[in-house]
Order: sequence, then structure tokens, then C-alpha cells
Amino acid sequence: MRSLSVRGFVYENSGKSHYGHSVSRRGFLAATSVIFGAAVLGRGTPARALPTKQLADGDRVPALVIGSGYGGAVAALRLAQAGVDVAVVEMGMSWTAPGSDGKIFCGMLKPDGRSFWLRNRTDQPISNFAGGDYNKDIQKYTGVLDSEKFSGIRVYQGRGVGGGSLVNGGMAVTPKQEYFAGILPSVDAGEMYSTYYPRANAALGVNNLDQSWFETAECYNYARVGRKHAERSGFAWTFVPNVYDFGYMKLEQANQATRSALASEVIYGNNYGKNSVDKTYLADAAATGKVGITPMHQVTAVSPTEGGYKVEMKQLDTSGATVATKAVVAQRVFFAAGSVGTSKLLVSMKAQGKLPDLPDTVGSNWGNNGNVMVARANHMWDDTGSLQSCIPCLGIDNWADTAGPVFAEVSPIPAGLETFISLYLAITKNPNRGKFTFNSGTGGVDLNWQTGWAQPSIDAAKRVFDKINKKEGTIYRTDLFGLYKTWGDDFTYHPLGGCVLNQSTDNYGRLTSYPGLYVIDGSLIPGSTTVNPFVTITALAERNIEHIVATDLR
Ligand code: FAE
Repeated sequence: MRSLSVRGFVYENSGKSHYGHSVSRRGFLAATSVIFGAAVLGRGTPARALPTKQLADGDRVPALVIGSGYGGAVAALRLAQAGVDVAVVEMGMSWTAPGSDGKIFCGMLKPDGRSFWLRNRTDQPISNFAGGDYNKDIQKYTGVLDSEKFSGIRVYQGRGVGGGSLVNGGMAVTPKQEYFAGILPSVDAGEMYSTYYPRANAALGVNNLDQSWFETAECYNYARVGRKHAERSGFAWTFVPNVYDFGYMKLEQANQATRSALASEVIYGNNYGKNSVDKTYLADAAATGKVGITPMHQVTAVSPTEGGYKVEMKQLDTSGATVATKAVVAQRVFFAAGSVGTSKLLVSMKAQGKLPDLPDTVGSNWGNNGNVMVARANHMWDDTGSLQSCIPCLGIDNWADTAGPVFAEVSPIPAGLETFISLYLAITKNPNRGKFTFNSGTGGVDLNWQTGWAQPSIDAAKRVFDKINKKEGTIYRTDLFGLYKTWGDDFTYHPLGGCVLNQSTDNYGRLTSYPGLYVIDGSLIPGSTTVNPFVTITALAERNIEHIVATDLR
């Protein structure tokens, strides 16, 4: 058994792992203590303002991190703890100031400009309802959720200090060890499961739901219906840990705390309850006094220069207009702009001759984690509830079905009224992989994904949901992802790959043709994690940065 101190708590792990997570009782208590500390802070008060330290044109910094999601937050904290001054550059806002309604984030039922990144109209995953377009006009603003459109697929991503952790469902899933070993065979899986997954889970503040509370909680009626239907068709299911504070959710359900998960808040941000990385890793990084965060700055170029790398960026205002351009010099640069952001930067730097020696594999091996969404229409006696927690808490685990592995989270439809709908986000084993290429005509980067490539995912999901429909005498809803469209097959929440570990980088994320350049985000993972990805992204970042600090910085 190994132990380590995380945020002042001793964390131990049992070395055992299973679907869900692997914490010993002591480790769990440590993790939940972290949670409750953070939750008390979050209750009724805006998030802590992280220190923003705007980079100035001509600055020189020892380390610069592009992006402030999971990979970026891990890099910032561990570099700072190793004594390195770190500049984090984030294109989105620092989400700490409340709007005119007193809230930092808007809810899903009344989206405004805060919801989407620079759009005049929302682009919701559930785009339609009962024959009507469910999207709404909004003010163009640097909102927290981006729906980035490529041919054949829209990729949802978080924008802001905290990256995807601001908008995601918080599902903190550790894949089975043998599945992980199949995805990244060059990584010592034993070490990942004994050291880095536990470290990530503890630092992220992962906690478990009280199962006896779950059995009667009004807000999880929809999950109990999803579980019942899975069980009746013979499918395994599992509870899923989360970074949302389930203790806080209990108070919401009991009307003793301001509602967030129970107030239709999630994909446009949670005002309370969720331990996004701005409240965990980044808060700890800031507390070292060695990390400055520069929000609303988008990195546009990286190229070698005397003393390191020139990093060019544009400063944005909330309309998306460029208000300044800056260039700084960094001794080391960590690409943590997410699978799409990092891939786009590297592919265009190679094509434009700024980093010509990057390997040809850069931009390739991109996947959507096999994402496909689907909904079923239940009978009137299977009401799913008008009050639904936006934080999913269980999944149907049919991954062992080699003819079509599926891990399907039972998702909420937080419409505020009874819909009798069971909604699922299925993660499947889809072998198709896309490639990012530079488009010299537009100056942008394209992705060659085709919507038809989702077919293996649909086929796998049908093996589960056709069976459930047959058993229950129910049908698919065809009105949520378009008109007469059953499958949400043209978008993903889980972009992965584009700069794969031990292929485009060395086995620790170094871009070896350019000493001092590193990749440390979801682009390292080749298209699939078999479950929701952020715990794996975080654990891999922990592994890589530990090695880099020990070998490159000492
Ligand atoms: P990410 O968190 O995306 O951070 C990248 C950051 O870089 C962002 O803040 C960008 O704004 C910023 N950036 C990009 N380009 C630039 C640039 N040029 N200059 C400066 N900054 C830049 O990357 N995963 C789970 O495991 N469980 C869930 O329940 C879950 N639910 C999700 C729900 C939604 C709606 C979405 C969108 C995602 C969900 N995910 C979930 C996926 C998860 O959030 C995602 O895998 C991670 O956030 C990816 O982490 P990275 O560090 O790779």
C-alpha cells in the first residue's frame, strides 16, 4: 500500500480497482473532507477569484501552460510545487463574477449569453422537442460552453478557467485496469492504478453517493427507472462517483441549500456544489503563489526562439474581438488546450513551418470516445420525475459484450416537467479515427470525421436499448436530436487524441524534436477511454508531470 499527502490529507489506496473507483476508507474520508471544505465555500457564495496575472507583451516566463482544464491544472500545480513559476493562458473567462441575476452561470432552462461561446443562438445537444426547435436566441458572448463544428461532428468543450470541468457532468469514472492497459499499452498500468488514479481521484475531490438516500431521493427517480429497466433486461449497472458534492445535493433535495444540480444547472456551469478544477487543482496551484492565470487570451502560435519558445496570443473581449496581440517567451510550454485545441495548434504550427519537425502523426488518431445519445419513451406508469438531478449517478455496464461494448450513463432530462423519457449517453468501442489537417485556403484546421462513422456506436447501443425496448414494450424517441432522428450521433462531449502518447510524443508527453515542448491533456489518449474520460486525463497528467519534474527540471 502506498500513501501520499494531497492537500494536507494523507491519501492511501488499497491498490484495488474496479469500475467506479478505488479508494480505501481513509482515502475516501480524505477525499470527502476536501469536498466538504470546498462545498462550504461554495454554498451561497460566488467562487473564489483565482489570481489573474495578465501577461504583458515581451514577458519572459520559465513555464507557460496553454489551457486550464484538467491537464493544464495538473501541470500548473505540480510545476509550482516543484518551485517553477508558471503562467497559465486561457482563452475563456475567469468565471467568478455574478451576472445581473446574482448568479455566475445561467441555468439550462433560461440560457443567455453566458451559456455558449460566441453564438447568437444556442446549439443544445437536445436540439428539438415534440416537433419544435428547442434552441433559443442569445446574446453573443464568451460563454462557457463551446459547440465547435467540424464536418460530420460538433465537439462540445468548456471555455474558461477550469476548462471542461466547468460544464461537465462530473462523472469521475476509473476504467477497468485491463481496458486501460489495452488503450495505452506503453504505460505501466500497475503504477497508474496504484499511484496516479488514486492521486487524481483524491485531488479532484471525487465522492460517492449515499446509496440508501438514492433509493428514495425524488431527484433520482429517473435513475432508478433507468436501473430497473436495465436490470429487467439482464444488464449490469454500476453507481458512478462524481466531483459534485453529494452531501450538498442532499441539502438541495431537503430544501436546505440553494439548488444547483437540482435547478437544471450543469452544461452551462453549476453555481454551487461542483468541485470543478478552479476549486481544486487550480486553487491549490494559486495558493503556492507561483502561478498566474491570464484569462481571455487565446494562443495562436508557438515557435522556437532564443531562450525557449515564442508564444503568440490574442487578447479577447467578451464579444470575441481581439483587443491586443502579445508575444511572450517561455522556456517550456505545456500544451493543455484539450484534444481539439492542442491538435489544432500543433497541426497549424507544423503546416505553417513554425514547428516543422513535429512528427507527421500529429493531428491523427482522434476519436469521439464512441459517444452516441439516445432516448426512450416510457409508459405512463414509469414517470421519471419533474425534478431531476443534472448530475448523473449510474451507468449501464455492457462493456463485456465483445460484439458491441457499451457503457451508458443514465442521463437526466431536466425540463422541469414530467417527460416520461429515459435518456442515455452511450460510450462505445468505435474503431473509427479522424485526422486534423491544416486548410491553407481558410487558414483553419479541419477534421475529416464523417457522421456515418458513428454507426458502430449505434449498432452497439442498439444491442442494449433494442432489448430494453422489447422487454418494456417501449419505443425510441425520435424528436430530440432533430426531426425523426433517433440517434444523437453528430456530436461528442469526449474528444480524445490528436497527439497520442508514445506516437506523436514520447512516453511522457514530450514533443522530442522540440526540447521543452510538452503535451499534457486529452489529446494524448487515442480516441477512447471506455468510460467518461477526465479521471484518466488527470491521472495520466499526474504520471507524466511527475516524471518530467524529476528528469527535466532537476
Ligand atoms: P479541457 O478541459 O477541454 O481544457 C482545455 C482548455 O484549453 C479549455 O479551457 C479551453 O478554453 C482552453 N483553450 C483551448 N484552446 C486554447 C488556446 N488556443 N489558447 C488558450 N486556451 C485554449 O481539456 N468527462 C467525464 O469524465 N465525466 C463527465 O461527466 C463529463 N461530462 C461532460 C459533459 C460535457 C457537456 C462536456 C462538454 C464534456 C464532458 N466530459 C466529461 C469531458 C471532459 O470535460 C473532458 O474530457 C475534459 O475536460 C478534457 O480535459 P483536457 O484537459 O483535455
